[in-house]
Amino acid sequence: MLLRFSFLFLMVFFFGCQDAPAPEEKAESTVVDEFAKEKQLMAETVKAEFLHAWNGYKKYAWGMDGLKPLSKTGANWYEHSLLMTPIDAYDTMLLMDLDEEAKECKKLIIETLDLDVDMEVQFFEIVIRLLGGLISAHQMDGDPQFLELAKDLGDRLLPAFDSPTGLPYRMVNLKTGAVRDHLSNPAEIGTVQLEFAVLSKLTGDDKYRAKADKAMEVLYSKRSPETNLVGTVIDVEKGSWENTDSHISGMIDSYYEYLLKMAILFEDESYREKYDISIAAVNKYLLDKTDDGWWYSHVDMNTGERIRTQFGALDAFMPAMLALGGDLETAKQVQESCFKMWKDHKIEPEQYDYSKNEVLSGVYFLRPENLESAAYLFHYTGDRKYYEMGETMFNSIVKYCKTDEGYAEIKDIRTMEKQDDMQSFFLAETMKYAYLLFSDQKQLDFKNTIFNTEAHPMQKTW
Ligand code: DMJ
Repeated sequence: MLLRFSFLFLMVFFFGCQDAPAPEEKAESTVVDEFAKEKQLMAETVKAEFLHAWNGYKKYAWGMDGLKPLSKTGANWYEHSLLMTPIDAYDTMLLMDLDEEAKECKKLIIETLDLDVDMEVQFFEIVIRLLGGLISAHQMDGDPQFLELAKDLGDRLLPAFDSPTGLPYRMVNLKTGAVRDHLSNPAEIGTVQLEFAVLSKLTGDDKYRAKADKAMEVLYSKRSPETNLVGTVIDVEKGSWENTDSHISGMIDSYYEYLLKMAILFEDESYREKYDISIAAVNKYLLDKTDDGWWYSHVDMNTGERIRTQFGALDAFMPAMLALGGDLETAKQVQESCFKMWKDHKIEPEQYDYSKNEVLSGVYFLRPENLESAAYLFHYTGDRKYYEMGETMFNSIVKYCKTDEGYAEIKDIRTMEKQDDMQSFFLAETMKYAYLLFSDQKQLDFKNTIFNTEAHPMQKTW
C-alpha cells in the first residue's frame, strides 16, 4: 500500500510535468494528496504522543523499569531495574527519527544496564522485551555493544531450558542460573524462538537456536493427537497438561505467532507445516461464526468441545497473524469483530463474552493487538477502512488514557477510571504500530523484517 501511494505520487509528478491532467486524473491526485496529508498529520500526532509518554517516564521514572503515571513515580519489576521501558522504546524512537531521545536512551542503556544481578526474572517477558529489544537496537543502530548485551543476556537466560523435557522453566536467576516454576504455558515456551534464533545468526553460535528449537519441537509434540490443539498449562518436568483449555488468548496466543514468524524469517518448512496444521485445528474447533461476527472461543484441547464463548484484547492479534500467514479472508472477518468489540465499548475490554455481549473484565492495559491487526490489514489490502479503524482506536486511546504527564491504563472501560500503570509495550508496540499504520517510514524494509511479539523488528541480514 505504501508503495502504491509512493507510485501514485511519482505518477502525479511525472504527468504533471508533461500535460495538463484530465479531470479524473486531477480528481484522483487530489484525493491521494489529501489522504497523504492526513496520514502525515496522524503520524506526527503519534510521534507527539509518544514523546508525551516518554517525557513522563524521563521526568518521574528515569532509570527504572516503568512509569506510574498517576502517582508520578517509577517502579521496577524486580529488586533491580532492567530498564524495561527504555529498551522497549528505543527502536520506536529510531523509527520515528527522534534522534535526541534515542541518544539519551542509548546512553542510559549502555552505561547503566546491569545484568549481573542475583535476581530471578520471568524468562518469557525478558526474552521478548529485553532480548528482542537489544537485538533490534543492534540491528537498527549497528552498535556492537547492544549485541554484546544481548549475548550476555542470552547466556544468562539459557539455563531456563535445563528441564528434563527441554521445555523452559518460567523463572530463571540472571546470576546463578537457578530455575523455578515448572508449570508453564505454550506462549511462554513457544515465544522465544525468534530471539534465540536471531541471536545464533548474529553471534555465529548455534547453541541459542538449538535449545529454543528443541523446546518448540517438544511443545508441538504434546498437542492433542485427536485435535492438534494445545492446552493452557503444561508441566515442563513431566511434559503433561495441567489445564486443557484451548484458545488463542494469553498463555497460548504467540505460540502460533512464532510458528509462523520462524517459518517466514528463516524460510523453514518444518515451522510452516506446524503452523498450517495448528491453525487448521484452531479454525476447525475454535472459530465461531455467529450473527455478530467471527470469533475464537475456548474449547477442550482433547475433545474440541466448546467451553466458553470468550474473546478479548489479546485475541485481537489473530487478524494480523492470519494476514501475515496468507489467510486474508478470515483475517478480515475476525478484524470486523475485533473492531466491533472496541467500538461498542469505546475501548476494548480485556475479556468479553461475545454470545452474551457481556464484558467479563473491563481493564484496558494499553494493549496493541487490535491496532496492530488494523495496521497489518491496511498494509496487505490498502483498504482505507482499516486505516480508519486504526485512527478510531488511536484517538480513543488519546481521549481516555492520556494523563497530564504520560499515559495510563483503564481500570474499567465501563467507568473509564484510570489505573496507575504504563506498560513498556505501550511504547514498544502500541505507539509503533500506530506510527507504522500512519507514516511512510523508510527505516525498515518489510520484505526482510519480522516483528517479534513485542514489535521489535528482527531483520534478516544473513
Ligand atoms: C506484549 O508483551 C506482547 O505482545 C505479548 O505477546 C502479549 N502481551 C503484550 C501486549 O499486549
